Amino acid sequence: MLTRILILHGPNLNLLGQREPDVYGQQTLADINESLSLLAIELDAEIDAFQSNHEGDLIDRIHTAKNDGFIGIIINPGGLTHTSVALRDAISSVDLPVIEAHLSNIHARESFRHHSYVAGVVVGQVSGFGAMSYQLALRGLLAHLK
Ligand code: CA2
Repeated sequence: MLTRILILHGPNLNLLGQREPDVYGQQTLADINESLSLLAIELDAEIDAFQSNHEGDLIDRIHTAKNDGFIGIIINPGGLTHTSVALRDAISSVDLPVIEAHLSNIHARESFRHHSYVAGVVVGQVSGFGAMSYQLALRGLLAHLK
């Protein structure tokens, strides 16, 4: 069976590489998706990446992920990490393993970023390794699925 992983990027992550490179790095979202796709091939998997600035669109993707043929999800919920009970409920409703990834170390930033609503319903969290957080999340998710 094909190992298909859904990558979800939340609000404002479409701006990567254009603003705040000191916090979020120089790579664009397209760069991140491209290198993640290459790593996935190396690891005998396949990714499909989706970014939205709209909470409901992300929730819809989570709801349909299993029927869409995905066997796991990596999500960077962006600012919704710290606000969204609805996103947390969607993640806990889906019968798939989910990993939370962040470019920056949310625990070393402003106190309002220290709490993640989704942390309690994911397999694990990777935070603070820049674009590499997604790569570590993919390795962790594939190891978890084995
Ligand atoms: O570190 C992360 O990956 C975050 O999820 C990024 C979110 C932030 O609200 C979280 O606390 C941590 C922000 C994404 C916004 O991305 C931008 C990228 C370039 C320029 C401006 C915003």
